[in-house]
Amino acid sequence: MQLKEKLKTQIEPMRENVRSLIKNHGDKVISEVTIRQAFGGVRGVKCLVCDTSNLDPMEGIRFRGYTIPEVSEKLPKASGGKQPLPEGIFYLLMVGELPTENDVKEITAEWQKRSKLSDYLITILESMPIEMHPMTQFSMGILAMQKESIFAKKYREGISKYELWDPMFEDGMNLLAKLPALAAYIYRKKYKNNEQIKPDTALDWGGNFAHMMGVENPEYKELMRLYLVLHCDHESGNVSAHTTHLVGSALSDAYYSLSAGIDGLAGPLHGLANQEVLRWIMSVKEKLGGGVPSKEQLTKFLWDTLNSGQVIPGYGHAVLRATDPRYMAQREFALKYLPDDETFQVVSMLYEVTPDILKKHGKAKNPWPNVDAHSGCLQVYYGVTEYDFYTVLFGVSRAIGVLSQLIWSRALGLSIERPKSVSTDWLLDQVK
Ligand code: HAX
Repeated sequence: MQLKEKLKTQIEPMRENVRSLIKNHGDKVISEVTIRQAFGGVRGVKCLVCDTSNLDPMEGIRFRGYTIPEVSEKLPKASGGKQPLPEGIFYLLMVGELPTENDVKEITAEWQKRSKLSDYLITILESMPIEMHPMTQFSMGILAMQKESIFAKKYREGISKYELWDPMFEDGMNLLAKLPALAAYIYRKKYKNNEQIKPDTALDWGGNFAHMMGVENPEYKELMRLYLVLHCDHESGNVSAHTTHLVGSALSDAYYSLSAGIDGLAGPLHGLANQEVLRWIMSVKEKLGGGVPSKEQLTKFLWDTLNSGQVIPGYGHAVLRATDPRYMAQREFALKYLPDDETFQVVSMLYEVTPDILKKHGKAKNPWPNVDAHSGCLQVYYGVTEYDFYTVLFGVSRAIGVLSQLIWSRALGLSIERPKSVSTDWLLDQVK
């Protein structure tokens, strides 16, 4: 594969950079840690390395230096389409260069080739209770495939640690190839009487995912491509990326690592927020007997939520201090394709009223919406109304980023993670 060949040529120069940084500047201080940070989720402490993307508090995410509008413009599109192909963002994250149409076609073909789910996996999926949350099924499905890990097999056979990136790449490719089929299987099993849809080999990865879910509207295929690009990578400190890296640092393979990362994504303060946003909007509509609520009504519901000690889902961020550009990209899509949709109108109204309320509430450092505030309303519009499933969509996309990071972690031989912990008594002693 061209992508793998290119990656191979980049590994030794990057290893040399790392070796030289550690040898010549290993003791240079790049961050300090306060007691507040030790108790407060290590927020802002610079202690991880991530080359695939960078998150600026005001500007938002850059993938290998490119903003969202830039990748939307520069990445190859499906024939007749306007949205960037997720195969292209995978290429960009892996090697830091924009792919050609052919590079992207090669990835689509490779993922198609590797996409079939094994019979034993289907048996396991069939045995899962229908009421089990889709994220649990998704994580268990990924974990169940661990028996196919090439990395684990090669490790057992005694592979050199300098070669470990290669089987990690193969596992990553196999996983990415299968995730849409796995996710679509879970969706159809749980919500569509288990009537499964065969893949369409004429389609790209995202388009085929939409097809296997059973949504044939070409606009939804475009949305899926955009969605899978927008959610892919957000540096390495977020829970899903950091968990994947942490587990991988013990030389657990990509299946163990990604399954763990997906478990982190399933938390309501992280990826599950997209489900919670829709649940919140629907509960407001239900209480009001349907229709679009007025600003006054929304204001009351927002305050009720805050006063009952809950968070407003889809608002706030650990790093961002402005509206998330991933939110804006989805808003742009909605303004183009569904400007009059009712749920989109509620989402827009929330954008008008929530930041001021959060500012008055005085707690959240960032009163602006994040990616999860917008994604659900687009799904509802195209008929994917089962909001418990939304975080699985996020997970398929996030796998692109965290697996790219994992492959690079093995290429650079990053160490097993082992930060030092201290006790509360020790801290009390320090401040005496
Ligand atoms: N509603 C109400 N209160 C909020 C809030 C919100 N949306 N966002 C933050 N706060 C509160 C925090 O709970 C915290 O309260 P306490 O001091 O009582 O603990 C206080 O404001 C300070 O928090 P912060 O420093 O602004 O935020 P954190 O970095 O600690 O947390 C979160 C960031 C994203 C977890 C937070 O903003 C939140 O809970 N938001 C709602 C859930 C959400 O949308 N999560 C998705 C985030 C994006 C993402 O990862 N997607 O996958």
